[in-house]
Amino acid sequence: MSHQERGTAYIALGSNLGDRRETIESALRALAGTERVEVARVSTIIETAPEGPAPQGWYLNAAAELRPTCSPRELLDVMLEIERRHGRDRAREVRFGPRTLDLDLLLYDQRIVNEPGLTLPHPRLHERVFVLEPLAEIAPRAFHPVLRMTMADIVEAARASGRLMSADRNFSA
Ligand code: PH2
Ligand code: MG
Ligand code: MG
Repeated sequence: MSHQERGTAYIALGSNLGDRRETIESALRALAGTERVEVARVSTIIETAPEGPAPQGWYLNAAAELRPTCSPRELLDVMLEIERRHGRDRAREVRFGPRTLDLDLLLYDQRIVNEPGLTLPHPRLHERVFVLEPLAEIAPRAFHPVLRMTMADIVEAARASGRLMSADRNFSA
């Protein structure tokens, strides 16, 4: 990608340890402060029941639209570094267990990538209410290049089949 060209990427943010709200806001500030990344849009922050191994506390979740000038892999590296700076220690944690900060790359333009450590679109994007609901809020027309559906259609289909309940509560108010 040439250095002037900006992609459009969507990420999910999650936290269920420590000062969750401050962590998510601090992560967004860190992304916005990164030279090759613009934060274009941020969803409502919602509080959601934990999915995964119990016991763990409730999460705050949000989604953001980024306009990066770097590759998906470079963006992922920026995200992993921000996770580390917010106390994330992947060597010591349980899969799907509690974490101070989780940043997941969901979509990057219409790219389909299957590489070690980087799958696009994110493989669990369409089955997680805590990802789908904030994402559909900021990007209802964003297109999933594998399912070939918009985010609004994915949310609607999941709701109609009873798989998707509404998020537990809005934490931004
Ligand atoms: N993240 C997980 C595991 N479980 N549950 C909720 N509600 N929100 C999350 O962000 C989340 C989760 C692992 O990344
Ligand atoms: Mg995650
Ligand atoms: Mg993650």
